[in-house]
Amino acid sequence: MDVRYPVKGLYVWYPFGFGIRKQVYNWLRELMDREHQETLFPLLIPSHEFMKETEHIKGFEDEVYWVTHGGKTLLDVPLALRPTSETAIYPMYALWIRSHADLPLKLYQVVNTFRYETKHTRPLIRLREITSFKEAHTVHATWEEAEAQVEVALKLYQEFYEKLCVPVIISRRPDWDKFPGADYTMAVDCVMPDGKTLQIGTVHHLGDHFSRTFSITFEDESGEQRLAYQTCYGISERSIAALISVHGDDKGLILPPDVASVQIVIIPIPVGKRKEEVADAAKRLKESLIAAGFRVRLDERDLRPGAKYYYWEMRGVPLRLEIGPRDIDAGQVTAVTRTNDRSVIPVAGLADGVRLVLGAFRSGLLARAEEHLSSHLSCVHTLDELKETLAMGVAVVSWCGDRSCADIIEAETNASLLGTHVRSRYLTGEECGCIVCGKPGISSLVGRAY
Ligand code: 5CA
Ligand code: ZN
Repeated sequence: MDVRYPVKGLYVWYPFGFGIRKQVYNWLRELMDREHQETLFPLLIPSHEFMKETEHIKGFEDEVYWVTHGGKTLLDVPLALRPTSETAIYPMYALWIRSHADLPLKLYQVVNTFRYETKHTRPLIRLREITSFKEAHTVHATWEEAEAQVEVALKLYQEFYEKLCVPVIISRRPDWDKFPGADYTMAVDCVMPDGKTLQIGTVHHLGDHFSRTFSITFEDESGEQRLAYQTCYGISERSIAALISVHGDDKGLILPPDVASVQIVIIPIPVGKRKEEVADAAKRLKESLIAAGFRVRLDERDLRPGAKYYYWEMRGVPLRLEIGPRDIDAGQVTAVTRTNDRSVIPVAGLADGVRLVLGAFRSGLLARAEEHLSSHLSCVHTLDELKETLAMGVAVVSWCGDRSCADIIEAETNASLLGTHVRSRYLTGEECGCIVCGKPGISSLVGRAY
């Protein structure tokens, strides 16, 4: 991002960064399209709709930007720039949904949203204009069906992050931290290199809070009018912050092949008289890799190979293929991954060879990320242990559910009780008594969050 845009919390996508966004969001759309339909609602929400649901207003009123004028004319009805789209979408749902045959309804959109964030703003992570807000809104006949949809959404998000090779922890946010207007909120977090967590997705069970307010009702099989139940779930460009932070190193980005906008860069190594021959061979490599379906760049710029290596390393390109006279004579190319694994691939089996190398590279990235998470996530049983662990990463403790015990945990550690019912593949440990009072407890995530 270019951070020099002269409005706080707004940043500009450079084309290369936007290329990564395109890959990541293509994948997100592909997942959503499996069982949702894509839609598009207006950015502006009339104040009387925005102000309908009390909890929702309370949660967002300090964060809303208002449009009050059209030119010099004061508007009759002030218009909110959507901070999220419940109050834009649900009045329309009330018109669209008539009978049980209209349910379930599952729509999503990818839009920009505006939040007047007062905490320290940062690119990709805490924006005042979220440029890439994917929000899904579903409607169901029963509370239980909505609950099942929450699980479906969590599965989709896990699959989404698998392709990004970002291991996640799922938990249920404590009640004081749930989405304004939700019955409960499930969160997807990752652990950043500094051991802090980043919330990279949330799934909310809205119960009938909004259907009551917006009169979203349907006629059931026996002809009776009933309230609908709803869920909503969102992911923003924080997903790209996670992608970049979890994998990158001191040389720059490291991108998993599935979401790299350039998967392979070809660097010709010209030597004296055979310059043309090398250039031709490099072009042929490019053609055949493109034909095999890879996203390829041939770097023909008039720069030294070393400068090109550096340039593409910084941009996280998974694989560099070098071709010089010696490679041509041997019928091969030299392959170097972004994590410096070197091999030679025979030109005769180029596409298969490249696929193998990229596959191994991807597994290596995932293994490294998983190792980072499991070494920064531990089960602890005493407050002293907890303090020690939090200096490094996040911890799972047993907590009885009483706010007073959570307050003690947070005061003693200067960290937050992030969630309960922790689900993670990277966690082992048995249930035990509350870390503060000893009463029966549930597994709860404690950490410092971005
Ligand atoms: N309407 C619901 C579901 S779409 C909603 O707005 N949920 S949310 O407030 O939790 O936002 C969804 C996700 O967007 C969060 O989990 C977080 O990952 C991301 N997000 C929230 N605020 C920001 C922000 N200011 N900048 C970047 N990403 C954000
Ligand atoms: Zn307790």
